[in-house]
Amino acid sequence: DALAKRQTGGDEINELSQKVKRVKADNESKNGGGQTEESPENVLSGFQTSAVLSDSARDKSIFLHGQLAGQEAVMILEKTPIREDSLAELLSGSKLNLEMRNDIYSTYRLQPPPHLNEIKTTVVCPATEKHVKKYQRQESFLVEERGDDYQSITLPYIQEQRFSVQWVYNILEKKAEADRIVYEDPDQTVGFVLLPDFKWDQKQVDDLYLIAISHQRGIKSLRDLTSEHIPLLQNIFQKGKEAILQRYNMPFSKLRVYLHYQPSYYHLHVHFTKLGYEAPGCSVERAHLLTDVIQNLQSDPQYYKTRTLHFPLRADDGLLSRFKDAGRL
Ligand code: GTA
Repeated sequence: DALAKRQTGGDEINELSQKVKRVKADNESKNGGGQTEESPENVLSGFQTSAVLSDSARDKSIFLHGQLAGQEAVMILEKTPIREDSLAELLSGSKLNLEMRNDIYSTYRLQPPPHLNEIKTTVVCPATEKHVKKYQRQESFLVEERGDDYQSITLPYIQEQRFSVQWVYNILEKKAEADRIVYEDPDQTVGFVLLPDFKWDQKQVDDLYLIAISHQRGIKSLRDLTSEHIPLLQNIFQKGKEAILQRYNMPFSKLRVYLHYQPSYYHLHVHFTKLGYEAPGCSVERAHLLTDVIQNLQSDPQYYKTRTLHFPLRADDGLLSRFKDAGRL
């Protein structure tokens, strides 16, 4: 029923935005990040869907906006990939119902045992208006940002509007996800923590996705990098790929290692994904290969301070309005 209330029209999206505006701006920073301590059962029974933000038949996922224990929340449901190591059990332990048969062709509905039929579920609660927008399907526009645009438009905007990075500090300080750390170099200048990205359920390496989070604070994004950060970037690259080879038996030749510009979280981090896995955000307009970044800084220490960078912004992103207001779009 809740899903039937799906809203797609502009008016309804505006209505939704108004509703979400009620969420206090400080929601994110509450309680070191504000995660509600709901038990898994309460999360399911307590989540009241108000809108479907987006869905994808191809990715077999749905992004929901709703309320959980009186707070705004986003829930992401994704069917997980079929694992090769569970195939034998899947074929022997499932029920198969014939749907249709025609000549040499037939289709069936297979009903696997519950443990082979999991749905990866991600909850953001309390969710801010920015979270709701982030997961809402929207048209995107490519922005051209010169070095001076960064200073006059982007930097002031991200200083006002960025997502909290409390979850990042929780990882660096071992207050969260400590048991998930794959590798750590504790050096405060060139060190980092490597751990599974929360989009990866770690059940299969086909969609391998880890992030390396720099111990050094204050590097917001690509734009802050200069040649002084080359040792940090090289360290993340070298030790990150060695740790992934050791833990997952995945050689560097099978990895895509990159930074996002713009990122969602303005604390330096590097994405390690499996080559061939189309991770969200790995397209050319957003991903910058770490090897290219290092080489660019080697050839020009101020490369990212001066270059024009292009990136996509969603239709209702406040930063897009700032670019429009400045006559840059
Ligand atoms: N281990 O608490 C966390 C955590 N958080 C809050 C974020 N990440 C975390 N990892 C751990 N613990 O890869 C991860 C994110 C992301 C990285 C931050 O940190 O998963 P970024 O700063 O460059 O931000 O990276 P980015 O790229 O916007 O992040 P994200 O979430 O990947 O979003 C990109 C787009 O992908 C989104 O706009 C959305 O449309 C889509 N997307 C997000 N999540 C999913 C999903 N689960 N399935 C499908 N699509 C998704």
